[in-house]
This record gives sequence, C-alpha cells and structure tokens, in this order.
Amino acid sequence: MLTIYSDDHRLQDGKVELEGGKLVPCYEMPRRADLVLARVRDLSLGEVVEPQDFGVDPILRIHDADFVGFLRDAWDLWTATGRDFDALPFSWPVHGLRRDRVPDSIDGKLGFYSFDAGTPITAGTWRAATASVNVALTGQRRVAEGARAAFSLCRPPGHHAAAGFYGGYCFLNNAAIAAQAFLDQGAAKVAILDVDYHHGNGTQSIFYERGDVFFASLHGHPLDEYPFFLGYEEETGAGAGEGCNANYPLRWGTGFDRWSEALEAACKRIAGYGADALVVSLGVDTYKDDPISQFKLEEADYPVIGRRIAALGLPTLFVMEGGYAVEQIGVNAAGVLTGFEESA
Ligand code: Q9C
Ligand code: ZN
Repeated sequence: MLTIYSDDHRLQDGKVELEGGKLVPCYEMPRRADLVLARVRDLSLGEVVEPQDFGVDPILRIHDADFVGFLRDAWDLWTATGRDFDALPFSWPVHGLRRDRVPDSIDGKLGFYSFDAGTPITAGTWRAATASVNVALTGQRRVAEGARAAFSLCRPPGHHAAAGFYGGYCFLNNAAIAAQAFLDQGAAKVAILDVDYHHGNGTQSIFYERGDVFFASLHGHPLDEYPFFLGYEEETGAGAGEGCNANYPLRWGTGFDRWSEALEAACKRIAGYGADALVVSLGVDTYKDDPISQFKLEEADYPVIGRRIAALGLPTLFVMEGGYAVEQIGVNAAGVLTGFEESA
C-alpha cells in the first residue's frame, strides 16, 4: 500500500494541554508520526511519497472562510500581544452567551473558534495542518485514479475539527476534506468509517444534513468520554442526511468482542449505503495501554479490523487520526493496513 507522509508534521509540536485541572505535556506529539512511518518502512508496506500541494480551495469546500482565516493568522495575532509561548483558549461562548459577534481580541477569537484547551496553536500549526490536508488529498487522488487503497499518514489529526471550530488536537478535518474531494471528482456517495477511540464530532457535524456522505463512528460513550457532547446512538442525521449517520457509543472497558460486533454492524450499514469510496478515520487509541483511553483492544485485533474493512470491497483511503500509546502506535496502525492488504 502506498503511504503519503510529510515531515512538516513536526511543525506542530505543542508543549502543554489542559487535562484534569493540570497543564500536562501534549499527548499529540511528533514522535507519533515518526514511529508510524518507521513501522511502515520496517514492514516494507509499500512506497512512501511526499504530498502534492492542493492549496486552500479544497479546505474551503469543508471549512468556513472566517475560521480558515483565523487559523492562518492566529499565531501572528497571538505574538503581536507579546507572547511567544503556545496559544490556548480559556473562555467559550456556551449556552446563553453571544456567538453572533467575533471578538477582536485574540483571546476572544481563540475561545470563539475552539471547543477545548487541549489543542495549542503554535508557530507552525498552520503549515503543519495544511500539510496534513495535502497528505490526505494526495492519498485521495491516488485512490480516485484507481489504487485499491492508500494510507495518508496525517498529523495533526482531523476528525474533531468542524466547519468552524478546532479542538481535540485537530485543526482541519483531513478525512472530511478528502471525502469531499471524491465527490467533487465524480463520486456520487462516500462513506466514512471512524474507528478512533473518540467520537468524530467534527466529521459528523460537517455531513449531518447531507445524503451524499454516510458517517459511522465507534467510540467511547459520550456519557463517559470526551468530547462528551455528541455521539449518541439517536443521532441518525437530519434533512437530506436522515439515516446517513450511525453512532456506536461503547462504555469504558469495552474489549474486542463487543467492539468488533459494533464494527460488524457499522460495516453492514456502509455496505447497504452503496458508496463509491470509503475513507477510514484510523485512530488506534482503542489500544488497551492508551494513556487517555479506556478500551481494551490488543495488538492482534488490529489486522482483524483491516480484514473486515477490506471485505467491503471499496476503494479505500486510510487517514491517520489518534493513538497515544506512542511506542505501540506504529505496530497497531500498520497492523490494520497489513490486515487489509492480506485480504486482497
Ligand atoms: N483526559 C484524537 O484522538 N483530551 N483526539 C482528552 C483526556 C482530548 C483526542 C483529555 C483528546 C483528543 C484525534
Ligand atoms: Zn482519538
């Protein structure tokens, strides 16, 4: 399988995130992508190529122009206030507060365009996030041109980013931008399967009222787990998208027996949808030793996931999302890909 990778991911190297009342070192770190790449190379999974530059237009097919402008300018606005450390928000327009006015203050803008304090904006964030989009789009192009599959080794990840806000270590929604690119190049319907431990709230919200993208997500139950405020089973889509959203929330402690039943159900729904292409949001934070997650998947489970996805028989783009048991991330992510390849 072809892998797409850019060294520009290193430009996103945040120092701290807010977690449980403390500022702790960022879990989402450059070493994650380095170790996935190393494993891809060790296994000789296939060629590794650099991304092409697709510019800002495919990003604007998914994200609001004001939000994209904010991400591009945020670091300059932040440093103009005399601060040279990472930018984190501290106040948000929740219930009853005004969302119809965007503050001039960079601190106000950070809160307006984010949903958590775990996602630092740094000097290199814009370049890293746009490189990650290009990694996704380069893989998408190869699949659209006839490859059975490709692996976009995206970093930073994307599935928590919505049309107009960032968070959850995500700035731009790589998987959603790639799905839209399939449609813009002639696909009638695209499915997105999100197997990251966390609910893909950004991806769901982007496509919730659309019938041309089916979104299925297996994730920690919102009663238990971040991002808490989306991802219930009863969210099935709205308007033209009614019936095109499927959530499989699973309680803390879920192991592969229960998880794989949900995967089977999600795959059956995707098979019934009749997509022309599949995008997989590939997070491996479902692993038993993940430091911020509470599922119990084991190393041997990941190739099984890949085989089940392969059985869908769809042109498939894998897009890297989460996974914070860093020393194991390469083995588990590549495990899904080799499982997929074995069932050619
Ligand atoms: N105590 C992805 O996997 N922090 N994002 C949660 C945990 C946010 C995860 C705090 C986790 C975001 C792409
Ligand atoms: Zn995750």
